[in-house]
Amino acid sequence: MLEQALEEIEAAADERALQQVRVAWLGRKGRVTEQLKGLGALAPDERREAGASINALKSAIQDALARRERELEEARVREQLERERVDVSLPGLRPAAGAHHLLTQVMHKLTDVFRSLGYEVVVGPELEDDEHNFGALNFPPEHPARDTQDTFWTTDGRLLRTHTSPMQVRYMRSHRPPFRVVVPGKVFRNEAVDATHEAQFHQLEALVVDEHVTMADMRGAIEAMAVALFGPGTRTRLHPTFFPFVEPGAEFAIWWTHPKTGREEWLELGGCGMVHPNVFRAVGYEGVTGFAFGFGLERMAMVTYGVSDIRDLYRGDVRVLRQFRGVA
Ligand code: FA5
Repeated sequence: MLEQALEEIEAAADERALQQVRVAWLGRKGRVTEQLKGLGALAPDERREAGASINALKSAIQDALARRERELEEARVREQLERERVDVSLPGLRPAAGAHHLLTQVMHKLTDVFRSLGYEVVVGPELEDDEHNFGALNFPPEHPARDTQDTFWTTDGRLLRTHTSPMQVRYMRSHRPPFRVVVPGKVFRNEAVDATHEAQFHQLEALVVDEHVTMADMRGAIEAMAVALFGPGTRTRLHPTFFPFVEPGAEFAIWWTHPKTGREEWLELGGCGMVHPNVFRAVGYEGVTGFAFGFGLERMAMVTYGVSDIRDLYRGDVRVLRQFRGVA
């Protein structure tokens, strides 16, 4: 009988089959249980002997069941480990690496340069009012920039700032000199869009105010920036021009080699000048001088990286961005 039980246990191919064998032998109506029930009908001395041998049979079956159970469990785990094994020799899936937009790279590079020169980096609102964008900056009431042709006005009489210069006014009204700040940010103009003009672009404004700031200091700051960006030996040039909020005012340019044509030429970067006395008056400053400059970041990015159409910077075409991943 034991032999038959052991054979069945050995033959059980999985845990379910083994459970059936257990029930068939040790269950309530199992063969061993039936035998135990039959003991009552025997004479007392026969009963003891038969009882001992049935119990021996029962515990041998229990041992065999436990051993087979362990074997099946081990086989199951082995099979599972085999099935779920990670093949570490397979080439991995490379995560798609992102990168900062070209303009963001240029902006970071510039703000890093100015931070290293001791400037604070501040930002201001894009939705402005006439007073900050024009009035306090000494724009006369009839100035064409105040016209709807050049400026986006909102229906409640406010406007999208046309340059970062309004932050000069905001910063001066909330701080006392001496200070040096730069203001990167988005600006908006009601322009006909072409390869060099967008209706939305970025500027970086600088403002330095102290007791004896001179035009030579301004030139030094611009030169330091140009050298940091374009390398030692970069030449800069100022030539006179008009902005209502500076006097004297100038445009600044650097002498450089165009990356596409290979030609050496002056490259206009932006406007600059000494803060106009009317601007200091509007913010309540006395006994100080200062300089300011501001330039377009798109222009800077285009010439630095050889992008010939400003619209490519805004098309969201990743092929343009991929070319310049991590260049700055
Ligand atoms: C200004 O905006 C003055 N606020 C700059 C300034 C600051 C002068 C402080 C003095 C003191 P302007 O309008 O020239 O100046 O613009 C400055 C730069 O912005 C230009 O040199 C050009 O690089 C860029 N820019 C102007 N219009 C556009 C446009 N539509 N698209 C792209 N870039 C533009």
